[in-house]
Amino acid sequence: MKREEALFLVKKQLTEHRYQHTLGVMETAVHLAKVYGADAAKAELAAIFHDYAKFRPKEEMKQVILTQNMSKDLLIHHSELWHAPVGAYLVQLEAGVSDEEVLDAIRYHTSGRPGMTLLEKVIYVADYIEPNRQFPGVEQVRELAEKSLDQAMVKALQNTIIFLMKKNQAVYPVTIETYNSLVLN
Ligand code: DGI
Ligand code: FE
Ligand code: FE
Ligand code: FE
Repeated sequence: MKREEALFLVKKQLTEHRYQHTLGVMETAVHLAKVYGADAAKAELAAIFHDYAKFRPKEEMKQVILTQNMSKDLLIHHSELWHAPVGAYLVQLEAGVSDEEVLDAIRYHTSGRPGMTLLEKVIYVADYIEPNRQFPGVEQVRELAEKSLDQAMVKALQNTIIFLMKKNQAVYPVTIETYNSLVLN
Protein backbone atom coordinates (compact mmCIF):
# COMPACT_ATOMS: atom_id res chain seq x y z
CA MET A 1 0.00 0.00 0.00
CA LYS A 2 1.23 3.49 -0.86
CA ARG A 3 1.90 6.04 1.87
CA GLU A 4 -0.85 8.40 0.66
CA GLU A 5 -3.52 5.68 0.66
CA ALA A 6 -2.52 4.46 4.13
CA LEU A 7 -2.54 8.02 5.50
CA PHE A 8 -5.94 8.64 3.91
CA LEU A 9 -7.37 5.53 5.60
CA VAL A 10 -5.90 6.31 9.00
CA LYS A 11 -6.74 10.04 9.07
CA LYS A 12 -10.47 9.21 9.20
CA GLN A 13 -9.91 7.12 12.33
CA LEU A 14 -8.03 9.75 14.33
CA THR A 15 -8.26 13.21 15.85
CA GLU A 16 -6.05 15.88 14.28
CA HIS A 17 -3.72 15.69 17.29
CA ARG A 18 -3.37 11.92 17.01
CA TYR A 19 -2.85 12.23 13.24
CA GLN A 20 0.02 14.66 13.80
CA HIS A 21 1.49 12.16 16.31
CA THR A 22 1.16 9.47 13.63
CA LEU A 23 3.08 11.61 11.12
CA GLY A 24 5.80 12.07 13.74
CA VAL A 25 5.99 8.32 14.37
CA MET A 26 6.18 7.71 10.61
CA GLU A 27 9.10 10.09 10.15
CA THR A 28 10.94 8.78 13.23
CA ALA A 29 10.33 5.11 12.38
CA VAL A 30 11.73 5.53 8.86
CA HIS A 31 14.78 7.28 10.33
CA LEU A 32 15.36 4.52 12.91
CA ALA A 33 14.81 1.82 10.27
CA LYS A 34 17.58 3.36 8.17
CA VAL A 35 19.93 3.69 11.16
CA TYR A 36 19.41 0.08 12.31
CA GLY A 37 18.85 -1.65 8.97
CA ALA A 38 15.16 -2.49 9.35
CA ASP A 39 12.82 -2.49 6.35
CA ALA A 40 11.93 1.20 5.95
CA ALA A 41 8.78 0.52 3.89
CA LYS A 42 7.43 -1.82 6.58
CA ALA A 43 8.37 0.64 9.30
CA GLU A 44 6.49 3.39 7.47
CA LEU A 45 3.36 1.27 7.04
CA ALA A 46 3.37 0.02 10.65
CA ALA A 47 3.89 3.55 11.95
CA ILE A 48 1.02 4.96 9.90
CA PHE A 49 -1.39 2.32 11.20
CA HIS A 50 -0.05 1.81 14.75
CA ASP A 51 -2.81 3.82 16.50
CA TYR A 52 -5.57 2.91 14.03
CA ALA A 53 -7.91 1.60 16.77
CA LYS A 54 -7.10 4.29 19.36
CA PHE A 55 -10.60 5.80 19.28
CA ARG A 56 -12.73 2.70 18.89
CA PRO A 57 -15.38 2.33 21.58
CA LYS A 58 -14.21 0.23 24.53
CA GLU A 59 -17.11 -2.17 24.05
CA GLU A 60 -16.12 -2.82 20.42
CA MET A 61 -12.49 -3.46 21.44
CA LYS A 62 -13.62 -5.78 24.21
CA GLN A 63 -15.67 -7.82 21.77
CA VAL A 64 -12.70 -8.15 19.40
CA ILE A 65 -10.50 -9.34 22.28
CA LEU A 66 -13.10 -11.92 23.31
CA THR A 67 -13.99 -13.21 19.84
CA GLN A 68 -10.49 -13.19 18.31
CA ASN A 69 -8.90 -15.27 21.07
CA MET A 70 -6.68 -12.51 22.38
CA SER A 71 -5.33 -12.70 25.92
CA LYS A 72 -8.19 -12.29 28.41
CA ASP A 73 -5.57 -10.78 30.70
CA LEU A 74 -5.90 -7.59 28.65
CA LEU A 75 -9.42 -7.08 30.00
CA ILE A 76 -8.35 -6.88 33.64
CA HIS A 77 -5.73 -4.28 32.70
CA HIS A 78 -6.16 -0.70 31.50
CA SER A 79 -8.15 -0.23 28.29
CA GLU A 80 -5.27 1.91 26.95
CA LEU A 81 -3.55 -1.40 26.22
CA TRP A 82 -6.33 -2.70 23.98
CA HIS A 83 -5.90 -0.52 20.88
CA ALA A 84 -2.62 -2.21 19.95
CA PRO A 85 -3.77 -5.85 19.51
CA VAL A 86 -7.23 -4.75 18.37
CA GLY A 87 -5.60 -2.35 15.91
CA ALA A 88 -3.55 -5.15 14.36
CA TYR A 89 -6.75 -7.11 13.82
CA LEU A 90 -8.76 -4.20 12.37
CA VAL A 91 -5.97 -2.98 10.11
CA GLN A 92 -5.92 -6.42 8.52
CA LEU A 93 -9.71 -6.64 8.31
CA GLU A 94 -10.53 -3.09 7.23
CA ALA A 95 -7.42 -1.80 5.48
CA GLY A 96 -6.27 -5.10 4.01
CA VAL A 97 -2.78 -5.02 5.51
CA SER A 98 -1.58 -8.63 5.52
CA ASP A 99 2.15 -8.40 6.27
CA GLU A 100 2.54 -10.27 9.57
CA GLU A 101 5.70 -8.35 10.53
CA VAL A 102 3.83 -5.08 10.12
CA LEU A 103 0.82 -6.42 12.02
CA ASP A 104 3.06 -7.63 14.87
CA ALA A 105 4.71 -4.21 15.11
CA ILE A 106 1.23 -2.71 15.55
CA ARG A 107 0.14 -5.50 17.92
CA TYR A 108 3.07 -5.02 20.32
CA HIS A 109 3.59 -1.26 20.11
CA THR A 110 2.17 -0.54 23.59
CA SER A 111 3.37 -3.44 25.77
CA GLY A 112 6.26 -4.75 23.74
CA ARG A 113 6.94 -8.48 24.13
CA PRO A 114 9.93 -10.64 24.99
CA GLY A 115 12.02 -11.36 21.91
CA MET A 116 10.81 -8.36 19.92
CA THR A 117 11.88 -8.10 16.29
CA LEU A 118 13.93 -5.16 15.05
CA LEU A 119 10.84 -3.73 13.33
CA GLU A 120 8.79 -4.02 16.55
CA LYS A 121 11.48 -2.15 18.49
CA VAL A 122 11.67 0.55 15.81
CA ILE A 123 7.93 1.21 16.10
CA TYR A 124 7.92 1.03 19.92
CA VAL A 125 10.76 3.54 20.23
CA ALA A 126 9.49 5.81 17.42
CA ASP A 127 6.11 5.97 19.16
CA TYR A 128 7.86 7.04 22.36
CA ILE A 129 10.26 9.65 20.95
CA GLU A 130 8.50 11.19 17.92
CA PRO A 131 9.02 15.00 17.79
CA ASN A 132 5.59 15.92 19.21
CA ARG A 133 6.20 13.93 22.41
CA GLN A 134 7.11 16.00 25.42
CA PHE A 135 7.35 14.34 28.79
CA PRO A 136 10.08 13.96 31.41
CA GLY A 137 12.79 11.63 30.17
CA VAL A 138 11.92 11.69 26.48
CA GLU A 139 15.06 13.63 25.53
CA GLN A 140 17.27 10.96 27.14
CA VAL A 141 15.50 8.23 25.17
CA ARG A 142 15.90 10.29 21.96
CA GLU A 143 19.64 10.42 22.55
CA LEU A 144 19.86 6.70 23.41
CA ALA A 145 17.90 5.83 20.27
CA GLU A 146 20.73 7.16 18.09
CA LYS A 147 23.22 4.84 19.83
CA SER A 148 21.37 1.69 20.85
CA LEU A 149 17.81 0.71 20.12
CA ASP A 150 17.85 -1.78 23.01
CA GLN A 151 19.05 0.84 25.49
CA ALA A 152 16.31 3.15 24.28
CA MET A 153 13.77 0.34 24.74
CA VAL A 154 14.97 -0.34 28.31
CA LYS A 155 14.77 3.32 29.31
CA ALA A 156 11.34 3.82 27.70
CA LEU A 157 10.00 0.71 29.45
CA GLN A 158 11.54 1.79 32.77
CA ASN A 159 9.98 5.24 32.46
CA THR A 160 6.58 3.75 31.61
CA ILE A 161 6.68 1.26 34.49
CA ILE A 162 7.82 3.92 37.00
CA PHE A 163 5.16 6.34 35.69
CA LEU A 164 2.42 3.74 36.18
CA MET A 165 3.66 2.73 39.63
CA LYS A 166 3.81 6.36 40.81
CA LYS A 167 0.14 6.62 39.86
CA ASN A 168 -0.59 3.39 41.80
CA GLN A 169 -1.60 1.75 38.54
CA ALA A 170 -1.17 -1.90 37.67
CA VAL A 171 1.55 -2.82 35.20
CA TYR A 172 0.61 -5.28 32.47
CA PRO A 173 2.80 -8.39 32.98
CA VAL A 174 3.94 -8.40 29.35
CA THR A 175 5.38 -4.90 29.84
CA ILE A 176 7.47 -6.21 32.77
CA GLU A 177 8.44 -9.35 30.85
CA THR A 178 9.60 -7.20 27.95
CA TYR A 179 11.70 -5.09 30.29
CA ASN A 180 13.20 -8.18 31.97
CA SER A 181 13.98 -9.89 28.67
CA LEU A 182 15.99 -6.87 27.50
CA VAL A 183 17.84 -6.39 30.79
CA LEU A 184 18.70 -10.09 31.14
CA ASN A 185 19.85 -10.24 27.52
O1 DGI B 1 -1.13 5.21 21.89
P1 DGI B 1 -0.02 6.13 22.34
O2 DGI B 1 -0.48 7.15 23.35
O3 DGI B 1 0.70 6.76 21.20
O4 DGI B 1 1.10 5.26 23.10
P2 DGI B 1 1.10 3.74 23.58
O5 DGI B 1 0.23 2.92 22.73
O6 DGI B 1 2.53 3.34 23.66
O7 DGI B 1 0.58 3.78 25.09
C1 DGI B 1 -0.71 4.11 25.43
C2 DGI B 1 -0.82 4.20 26.92
O8 DGI B 1 -0.68 2.93 27.52
C3 DGI B 1 0.20 5.10 27.60
O9 DGI B 1 -0.49 6.08 28.36
C4 DGI B 1 0.97 4.22 28.53
C5 DGI B 1 0.04 3.07 28.72
N1 DGI B 1 0.70 1.80 29.06
C6 DGI B 1 1.80 1.27 28.49
N2 DGI B 1 2.12 0.11 29.08
C7 DGI B 1 1.21 -0.09 30.05
C8 DGI B 1 0.30 0.98 30.02
N3 DGI B 1 -0.75 1.09 30.85
C9 DGI B 1 -0.92 0.13 31.79
N4 DGI B 1 -1.94 0.22 32.64
N5 DGI B 1 -0.07 -0.94 31.87
C10 DGI B 1 1.00 -1.09 31.04
O10 DGI B 1 1.75 -2.06 31.17
FE1 FE C 1 -0.69 3.49 20.80
FE1 FE D 1 4.44 3.28 23.08
FE1 FE E 1 1.15 6.13 19.25
